[in-house]
Amino acid sequence: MAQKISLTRYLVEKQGSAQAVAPQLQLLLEVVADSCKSISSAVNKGALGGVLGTAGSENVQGEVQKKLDIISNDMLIEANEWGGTLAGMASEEMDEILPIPAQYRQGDYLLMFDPLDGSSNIDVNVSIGTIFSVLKKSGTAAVAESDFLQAGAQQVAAGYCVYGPQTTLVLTVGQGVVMFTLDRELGTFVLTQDQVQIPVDTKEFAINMSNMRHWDAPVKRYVDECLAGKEGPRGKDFNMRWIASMVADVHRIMMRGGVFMYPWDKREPEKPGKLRLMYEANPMSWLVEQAGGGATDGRQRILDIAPTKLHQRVAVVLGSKNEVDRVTQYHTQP
Ligand code: AHM
Ligand code: MG
Repeated sequence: MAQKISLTRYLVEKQGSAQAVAPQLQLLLEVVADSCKSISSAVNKGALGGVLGTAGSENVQGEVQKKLDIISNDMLIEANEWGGTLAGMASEEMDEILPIPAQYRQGDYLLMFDPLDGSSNIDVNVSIGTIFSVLKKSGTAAVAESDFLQAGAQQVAAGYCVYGPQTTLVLTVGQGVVMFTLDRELGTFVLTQDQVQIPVDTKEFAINMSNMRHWDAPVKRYVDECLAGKEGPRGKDFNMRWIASMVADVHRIMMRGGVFMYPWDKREPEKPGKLRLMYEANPMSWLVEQAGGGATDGRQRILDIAPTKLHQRVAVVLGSKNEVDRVTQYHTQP
């Protein structure tokens, strides 16, 4: 029987190769993976663990926080603050950055996360996940928000963990995308797919169609053409999926291709989009690019956007390369 390769072994075996992952980064990724195991276990307990329902508070975006949003946020902080690898953390669920408390050893890395993405799906037992992004801090000054405001292209690691029928951790350190499935009996993430590749073409799109009347013309044109099917300009029938958990929608695209869009729309015209750049769009965009896909805000590559705010929002078009190029072209050369 083929040997099981754990996340630890996978990272250790890279040591000594040209693709070596810095030991501090390796430790950090293992601790994040451990946090995901704890979150997975809390998610699995559901009503039996008293983790469902709202927490009675709001985050910086004015969104109602669910109990599991807070529990997952706390789990990530508690696991990562003492490891000696980080200078600070930032999260969708915290207004400000969290510098590593002075009593712990300080490191050079910065960790950002959406602790539980797809919050509206928690109570209805639909797949949800954790998204994370790792950057490196330069200089020795005390960590500040400005240290986090780096373009996505500067990320040194990114990943997500999807809590669905299986718990799957998907990771990149800039050498392609790898997937690990949680073996609950062993308590270990086991390598289940190396060098994930997203097909460049697809017949499947993901968008919240209920917002159609609020979209901009290029997005409307793209979706109209998909809906026209075989008889339309695309000459093929398209399928649609929308899980309302970015993690689950992106995971499907990783597995079989597709295009995911959360575009700007007229409901809140002053905001560039719904999703957050730093801890949702950037890590997902890097993963998708590392798997051969594309990721833009409709006009430019997401990873090139210079952030100005921690909780900055962005429009997102990502997935199969040829479809993302087409949607981007509809915006830039209408
Ligand atoms: P969250 O981080 O508060 O869960 O919000 C992000 C989620 C994404 O996972 C998903 O793609 C989107 O919001 C769904 O939004 P909508 O309910 O408007 O379809
Ligand atoms: Mg989210």
